[in-house]
Amino acid sequence: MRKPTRYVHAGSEPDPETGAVVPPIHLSTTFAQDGPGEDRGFEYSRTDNPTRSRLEDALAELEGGVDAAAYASGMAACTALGHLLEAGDRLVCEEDCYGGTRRYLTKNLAPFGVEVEFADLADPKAARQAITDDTDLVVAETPTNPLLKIVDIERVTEQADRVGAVSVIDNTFASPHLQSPLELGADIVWHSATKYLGGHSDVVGGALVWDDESLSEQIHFDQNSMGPVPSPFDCYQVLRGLKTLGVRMDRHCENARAVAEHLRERDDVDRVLWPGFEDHPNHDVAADQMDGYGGMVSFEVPNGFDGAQAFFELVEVFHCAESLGAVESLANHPAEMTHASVPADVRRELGITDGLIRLSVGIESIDDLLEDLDRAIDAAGRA
Ligand code: P1T
Repeated sequence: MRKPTRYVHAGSEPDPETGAVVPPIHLSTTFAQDGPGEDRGFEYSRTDNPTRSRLEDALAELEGGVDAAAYASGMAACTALGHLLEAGDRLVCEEDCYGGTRRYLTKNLAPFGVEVEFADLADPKAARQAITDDTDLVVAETPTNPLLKIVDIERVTEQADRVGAVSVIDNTFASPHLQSPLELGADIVWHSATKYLGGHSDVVGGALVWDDESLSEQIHFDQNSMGPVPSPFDCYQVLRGLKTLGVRMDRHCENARAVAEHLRERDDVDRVLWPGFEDHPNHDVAADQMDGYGGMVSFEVPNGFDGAQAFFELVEVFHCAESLGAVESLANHPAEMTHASVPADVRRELGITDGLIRLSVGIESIDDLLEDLDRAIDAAGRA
């Protein structure tokens, strides 16, 4: 079946008992057994739950994997990745990543003796230098957060493969509608389901999906043993969101293109980051590995930090908020919000300037979005 059909039906087969086309949410924490050890497929909801199982099946299907594990948040999924490693192991992560990912890797994982290195994996030479024989895990978001660089998934996962490292692609920004990392060679796909998968800013969730059965035992063991699982209601919310993933993503892409092109026409906006521009440094890779350029656009307002303050005072349709990937448009100031935990000197080195604004372009009328941005950028220009 084609993607739009699968979005609607994956994990949503009618309830076998009643035929309900919206399967019930299984809130039960425990399941009666016919006798000790004689369960009917479920024992205890931390270990497995029918609603979570439906979500995991759906995500495995949509990402082209053999199995999936759902978590209470994207960061909970990230800690599950950390548990694939041992003290003395080495992890390489794309340097432009969600601030919370960098915080977990440096403040939580590294103290346990895992060596953590950040590198510009979008640059073939830097990636070659960073991914060495002693590398055990390679992690990259693509598009990256917040600079919207594109990492060549085929190239990086091949490099990881060559040194025997597990490769992980954070597919949060693209979603399975635009990009299939497992097909391009990744071992594991990681998601913050809080974003495009859920799509409505009403559920926090995460997931890992993989296509090598040998990973299933450890990942599900850790999921049960550590317990960072989502509630059945959360799983239902993500399943509900998935049904409209295709139509939402198409509209996000269309609106983001219009926003990027409009911003570029303004003389007072110097830097507009969107992988759909032909002169974006990784445009060819994006055109090759993605089926659309996504719903995210980053740009620099005039007058740096003061300009950003003025922008946020006037912007109205875009909410000033963390997060992304939902139907409503959001504007985020990475320096003060999503990437505030990244040290200021590292932010500067990476190019996360004080005037940088990251837009998650929603599905509203494009005219309202452009008028809103124009008003707020005019104010930034006067700051
Ligand atoms: O917020 P949570 O569901 O725990 O997911 C973490 C995460 C993982 N990966 C990427 C690419 C992300 O962007 C995030 C969360 N990001 C934001 C909250 C944000 O505004 O960028």
